[in-house]
Amino acid sequence: MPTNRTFTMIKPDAVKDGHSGSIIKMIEAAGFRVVALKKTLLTPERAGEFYAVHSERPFYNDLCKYMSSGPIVPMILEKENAVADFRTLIGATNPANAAEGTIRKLFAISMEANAIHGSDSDENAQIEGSFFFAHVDQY
Ligand code: RTP
Ligand code: MG
Repeated sequence: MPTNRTFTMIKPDAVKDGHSGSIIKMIEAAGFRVVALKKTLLTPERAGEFYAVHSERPFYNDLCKYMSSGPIVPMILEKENAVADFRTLIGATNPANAAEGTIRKLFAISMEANAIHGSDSDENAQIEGSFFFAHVDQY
């Protein structure tokens, strides 16, 4: 399996509740290398841009409001089979359905406030990483 990259954000609920450190520890323990990391805030407009793919979904407005409600921690991660393995590590979107030991099972509050994001394809990982970080191909 080739080494590749995925993109993640620790979402406002998990940052606010002080879980960033525990979540990063789980990510590193699972074999991911942190390529880029920062703590930042999205405006509702920037959140809308990030989630433009969901603009027709009923939860879109609430999602943009929630994702701009407090600081987030976006990261680019590297590992063999990064996208799929990271989706496994975070668990199902709805924490009620998330497997034991997953990040969402441990830290998510609800379907919306579900602690963490994970890209769903190599192509989106590249697009989403570039949304937050410049020049990452050089490191
Ligand atoms: P993510 O993109 O954050 O990794 O999550 P995902 O692929 O598991 O879920 P997706 O379908 O892409 O939805 C993006 C985020 O929107 C919120 N959501 N709320 N209230 C709802 O029915 C609902 N459905 C989705 C969640 O925060 C979800 O992670
Ligand atoms: Mg998604």
